Amino acid sequence: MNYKVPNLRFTCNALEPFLNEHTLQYHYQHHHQDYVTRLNDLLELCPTQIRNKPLEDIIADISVIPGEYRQGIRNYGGGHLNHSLWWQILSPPHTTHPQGELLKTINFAFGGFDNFKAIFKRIALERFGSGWTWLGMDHLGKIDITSTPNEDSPIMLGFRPLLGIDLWEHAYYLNYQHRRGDYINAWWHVIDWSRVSQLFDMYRETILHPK
Ligand code: MN3
Repeated sequence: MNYKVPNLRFTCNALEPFLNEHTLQYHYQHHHQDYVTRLNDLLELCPTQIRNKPLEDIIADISVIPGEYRQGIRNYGGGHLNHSLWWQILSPPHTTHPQGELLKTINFAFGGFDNFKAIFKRIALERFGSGWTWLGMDHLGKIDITSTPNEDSPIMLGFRPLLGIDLWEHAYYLNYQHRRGDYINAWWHVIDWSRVSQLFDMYRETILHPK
């Protein structure tokens, strides 16, 4: 399997003023591309039966990878999965919050949407160094907020990610310098809640009606 950076559904200046063009260009064209190139190079070195497995399965059980390539595939494979979701859940500002079942579920789990945002932000600010903060769904269909270091995927913790914020400095430093809190506040404006809801419905469906 030869992985590729997915197409962007918007131009790099489409999230202005919340995320500037420069930040998006470097993030998409260089950081994500670099993860994909390195992932493909490492997978080339692995046995065919590993290469043919879906990347999600490899990352969920990274112990299948030969020791010498394991950390690299964890980093670059996780990076590719995380960023592939990242580009999907961003969009030019058009909605400020989810609707329907997802909103009800968030309200129930966190005591309201504003409360959810406050808890999510606190956990994102507490992530020391590089990593991500996620809204994810566990194998019972329960949603929760989790955080992972570096490019570790929430899949490694048994969570399917619905939404995640990239907390590496490359995601915000050109735009916000050290002000991670300002970046988080701005990021809420460019979330594609309809896409997040689709993921929520899709994962819930696989739990309620497993094949
Ligand atoms: Mn990144």
